[in-house]
Amino acid sequence: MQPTPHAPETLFPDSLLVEAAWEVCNQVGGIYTVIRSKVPATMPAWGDRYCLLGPYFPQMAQGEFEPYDDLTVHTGADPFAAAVRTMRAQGYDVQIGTWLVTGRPRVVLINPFQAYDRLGQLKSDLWQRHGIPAPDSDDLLHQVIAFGHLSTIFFQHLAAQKAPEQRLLGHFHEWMTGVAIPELRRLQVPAHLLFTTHATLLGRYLAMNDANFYDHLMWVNWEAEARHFNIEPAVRMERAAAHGSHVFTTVSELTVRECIYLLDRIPDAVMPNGLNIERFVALHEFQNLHQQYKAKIHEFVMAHFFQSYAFDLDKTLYFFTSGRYEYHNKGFDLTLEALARLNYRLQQSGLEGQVVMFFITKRPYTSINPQVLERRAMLNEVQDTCRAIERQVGERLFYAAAASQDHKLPELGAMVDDYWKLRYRRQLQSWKTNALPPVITHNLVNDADDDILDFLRRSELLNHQHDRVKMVYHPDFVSPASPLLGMEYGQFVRGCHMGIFPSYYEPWGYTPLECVARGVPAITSDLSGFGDYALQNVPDPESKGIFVVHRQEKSFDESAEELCDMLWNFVQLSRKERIIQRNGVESSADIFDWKNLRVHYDRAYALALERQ
Ligand code: U2F
Ligand code: UDP
Ligand code: G6P
Repeated sequence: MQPTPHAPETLFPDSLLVEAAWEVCNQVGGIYTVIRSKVPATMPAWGDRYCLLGPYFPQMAQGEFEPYDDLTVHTGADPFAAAVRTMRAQGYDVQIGTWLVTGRPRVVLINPFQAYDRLGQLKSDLWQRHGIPAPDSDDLLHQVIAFGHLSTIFFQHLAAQKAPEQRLLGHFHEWMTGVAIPELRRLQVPAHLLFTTHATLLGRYLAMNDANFYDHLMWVNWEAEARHFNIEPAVRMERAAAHGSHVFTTVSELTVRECIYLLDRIPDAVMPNGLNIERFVALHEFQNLHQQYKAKIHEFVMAHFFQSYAFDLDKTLYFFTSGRYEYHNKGFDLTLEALARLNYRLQQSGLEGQVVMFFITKRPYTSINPQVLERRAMLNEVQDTCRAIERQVGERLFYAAAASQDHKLPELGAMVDDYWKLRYRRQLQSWKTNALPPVITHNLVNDADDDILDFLRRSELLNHQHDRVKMVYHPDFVSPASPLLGMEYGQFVRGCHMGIFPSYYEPWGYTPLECVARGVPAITSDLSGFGDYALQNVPDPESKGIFVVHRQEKSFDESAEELCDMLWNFVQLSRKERIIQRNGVESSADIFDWKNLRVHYDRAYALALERQ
C-alpha cells in the first residue's frame, strides 16, 4: 500500500527538529543524497523550526556552506542561534549558516578537532558510562567521539533555550552521530530521540566475507564477529544508539532483518529513501537530453574503439553499472557473468548491433592509461581537421552558390586545399592500429589482483572485434574535469540506455532509483532495499522500467541466467519501443518523490513525540 502523502502544511507546530548526520555538507556516500534530497520536502513543513547538524570540515563544506553574518547570529531570536551564542561564549567554535542546496536549510556545523585535548577523558567516560571501548589510533573513531560530545553540549543548550512548551526532536543518522544518544539519555536532556541506521556495520562486513550471509544471519554472534573484524567500538556505538533511542528506524525491510539479528532491536518503522524528483513540463525535453548526452558518449566510444575497428553507433546500446567497489556486494560478479552469456547469445543470434558496458567505480590508480588518452587526443585532432575542412568548404560553397550561373552543386572535394587533404589522409593512416581497445581506462595500482580484470581475462572478454559486448572499466567516478568522459554523472546516466545493479547486499541503493528518475530503465535485485520495495509497492514494476533480478534463495547461476534474459529482451527492443519505455519510466518516478515518502518520517516523529 502506498502511504497517503501529507499536504505540506506545518507539522507539529510546537516542536523543533534537529537532524544530525555525518554527511551534512560532507559528501561521503549515499546518506548525503538522503539528507540533501529530502530538504525541499522537509522545509515547507518545518521551516524555521528545522536545523541540520553535522561535523565541520572546512575543505568539504567549502562551496556548500554559507555562514550567517555576525549580526544574524547575535540577534537571531531562534533557539538554534541562541544555543550557538551560548556555546561560543563558552569558547566553542560552532558554525551556523545556510546549506547552499535546494531548500536552503539552516545548518549547525561543529569542528570535532577542538575537543581532541579532552579525548582521553571522553574515551574513559564512554567506557565507564556506556561500556564502549575506544582504541588509540583510529582517527575516525576519535572524530566521532569528539563530535558526539560536542553535539551533546549543543542539545543541552538548545533544550535550555527553547520555549518551555516547545518539544525537541533529535534525529540521528548512523552510528557516527548516534554515539551522542546514550549520553543524552544519561543526562536526561529533554529531547525525543530517533536513530536511523542505513546499514548495520556488521551486516556490511559479513555480507562481504560470507557467501551465505543471509542463511547465517540468524546465528551470528555479534560480539565475536565485531572483534573478528576489529570493529567492536563502532558496533557498540551502533547498538547503544539503537537501544538508547526512543524510536529506532531503518531504510528497508531487508535491513530490518539485520537489525533484529545483529543489533537485537526490532525497528519501530521502515523509512524508504526518496529523491527530489524534478519533472520537465514537456516529455520530449528529457528525451532530447538522452540524445544529447548519448552523443558525448559516442565521442568517447569512437576515440576508444574506432582506432582498432569501427561499428555502427546507431546500433549500439550503452549499459552501465556504478558504485563503490564492492565486487560481490554490488553484484559486479553477477553482472559480468550475465554479460559474458549475453555476448555469446548475441554472437550466435545473427542480431545486429553491439553493447558497450561501462563499469564506473573507484579503485586506486596511478594515472589514466596513456594509450587511452592518446586515442582520445588523436580523435580530437581528426575532429579539428574535419572542422577546418568543413569551414573551408562551407565558405567556398557559399561563394560559389552566390556566383553560380547554372545552379548546380559544384564538386565539393575540389574546394579543399591539398594541405588539408594530405593532413586528413596522414592522420587517418597513423591513427589506425591492430591493437585491441583496452578494457580498462586507467593504470590500477594493483592491476594483477583485480576481480573485474581477472574475470575479463579469464573469460576472454577483451574487446575483440567479434565480441558483441564491449567492456569499458572506468575505475574512477565520472566527472566534467575528466579528459575521457568529461561530463557530470547525471548526464552520463541520461546518455545510457540501461543501468545494471543486481546487488547481493544493498540496504537501499540509490543508483537504480536515480536512473529511473532520469527516464533510464534499471535493473536492481530483490536483495536491495529499493528492489524489494519496488516489488512490494509498485504495481507491475517492469512496465515502469524497474527490473528486479531474484537473488533470494536462488543460486548464482540461476540469477545470472535471469539477468541475461533481461538484457537479451532489452537488446531486442526497437528504438521506438525504447523511447516509449523511457517515457513510462520517467513518469513512474513520482512514487519515489520525497513529497510522497516524507510521510514515513512524519509518522516516526509523531511516534517519538509520544514516547519519552
Ligand atoms: C547506505 O549507504 P552509505 O552511504 O552508508 O554507504 P557508504 O557511503 O559506503 O558508507 C558506508 C559506511 O561507512 C561508514 C558508515 C557508512 O554507513 O558507517 N563511514 C565511515 O566509516 N567513514 C566515513 O567518513 C563515512 C562513512 C547503504 F549502503 C545504501 O544502500 C543506501 O542507499 C544509503 C542511503 O540510505 O545508505
Ligand atoms: N555516484 C556518483 N558518481 C559516479 C557514480 C556514483 O556521484 O560516478 C553516486 C550516485 O549518484 C549515488 C551514490 O554514488 O548517489 C551511490 O549511492 P548508493 O545508495 O547506490 O550506494 P552506497 O554508496 O550508498 O552504498
Ligand atoms: C530520444 C530522442 C530521439 C532519438 C532517441 C534515440 O528519444 O528524442 O530523437 O531518436 O532518443 O533513442 P535510443 O534509445 O536509440 O538512444
